Amino acid sequence: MAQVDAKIETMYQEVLKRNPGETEFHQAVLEVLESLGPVVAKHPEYLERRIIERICEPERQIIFRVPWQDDKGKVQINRGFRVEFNSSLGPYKGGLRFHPSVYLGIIKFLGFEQCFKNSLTGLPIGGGKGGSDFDPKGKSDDEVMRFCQSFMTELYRHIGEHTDVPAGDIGVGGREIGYMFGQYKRITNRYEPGVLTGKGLTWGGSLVRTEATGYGATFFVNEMLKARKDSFDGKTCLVSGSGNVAIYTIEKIHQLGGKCVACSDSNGVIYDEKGLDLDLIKQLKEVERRRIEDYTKTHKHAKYIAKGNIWDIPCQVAMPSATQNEINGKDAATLVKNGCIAVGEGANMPTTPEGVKIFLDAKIAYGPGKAANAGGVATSALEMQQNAGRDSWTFEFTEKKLEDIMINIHRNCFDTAAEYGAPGNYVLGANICGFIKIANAMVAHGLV
Ligand code: NDP
Ligand code: 2IT
Repeated sequence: MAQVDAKIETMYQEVLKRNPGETEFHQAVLEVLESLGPVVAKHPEYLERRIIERICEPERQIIFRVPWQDDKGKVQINRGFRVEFNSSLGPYKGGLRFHPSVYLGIIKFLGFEQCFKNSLTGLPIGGGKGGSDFDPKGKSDDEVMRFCQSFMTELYRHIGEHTDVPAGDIGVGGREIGYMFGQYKRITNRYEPGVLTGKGLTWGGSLVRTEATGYGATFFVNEMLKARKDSFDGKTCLVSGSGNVAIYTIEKIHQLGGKCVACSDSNGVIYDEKGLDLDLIKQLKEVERRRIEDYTKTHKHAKYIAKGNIWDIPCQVAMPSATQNEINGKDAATLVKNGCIAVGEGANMPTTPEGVKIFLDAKIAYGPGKAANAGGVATSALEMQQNAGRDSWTFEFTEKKLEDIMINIHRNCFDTAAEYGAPGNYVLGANICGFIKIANAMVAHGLV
């Protein structure tokens, strides 16, 4: 075992050397590699064929200029990315993130995680991710449209139903997918719904895709609770963020009998001890695109804590749904001390390695993002299925499929963790289970 671990350590050192400065990518790689010692000990063929080294190297990385004009006629220049990470299980699949913090290291961490997440769904999708350092905040609809059109004017060459199928992520929702779809159609003269997911319901989108990540993450936590003979009933919950994932996480928590008392954005935290008013949040965020602070204009009893830390609020269930590394070691310790028994990650890699260790040592139910938030991409794959069959399914039918997928992911992670001698460790279960399927496909495909 020591020899195997030494080999994996060498691989990690090589990743550090080949990808300097990409700290989020390093973090995501280390977290997976740390789980793989017992797998390669059982499967020497993975070492011989250098599967791990190949998985850590994206198949293709595209970086491009995105010029556009703002409302004043001034020329603006952003950088666009698409990292096509691994296509052994299907066409590259993963979202696009528009946020000023985006650089290659963030897109690569997201693309890497996406490969294992997509493998866990059991559906035929490979892994990829893209985006731009464009900041949609404060931009007019027209500016967002011009940016999306320019972005797609390069991206269209690289994507396609059987090649690479982007979707949304931070800063990219139905509006942006619409503008990009329109431009793709115009350039190619093809009505090809299968090229993007998260589309509008009248032009190829799937019911439940909007809700899918939040609903799926909540189904996953529900399974973790059930495995401990517990449920959401009466639990006080925290959900960070107030975007797409946060909103539908809150909705499903309430449907399952939990009470969500706080959410946030990058400026502050809303605390409503009566339970969050989700209709108001939807109106503020989805319709009016305002800041969460405005919640207190309607509900005077609620508190807005500017620059506050949501994880200081006592809860039993925490569902981080904003961004990477939003829970550090200190936050994790506070959560555990305050009686938190379950954490389900709607966001990608929201917990730092120190935080993860605290959750695992405390033996609380901890569902890592690549398992817990897989419902979004899984429902994207269901959208692809409907597009391929020129079909559209009902809400109930699609939601049931999503729930079954999440139950399956939970079961597979749970069983794999037990099989590898770490019962209840969903990090190990998710990493190993996601990895093995990709590794076997890569072995089967030969050296490509
Ligand atoms: P949205 O853009 O809809 O919402 C993002 C939310 O997170 C906003 O409230 C935003 O606040 C907050 N946020 C974003 N960046 C930061 C930051 N650097 N610091 C503090 N707060 C921040 O994105 P989504 O809801 O789609 O995505 C949320 C998370 O879920 C991301 O980690 C994403 O990768 C992950 N995810 C999304 C999926 C999807 O289907 N959309 C699928 C699986 C995972 P503010 O408005 O102030 O920026
Ligand atoms: O992180 C993710 O899984 C997503 N942003 C969704 C990707 C998708 O293709 O639906």
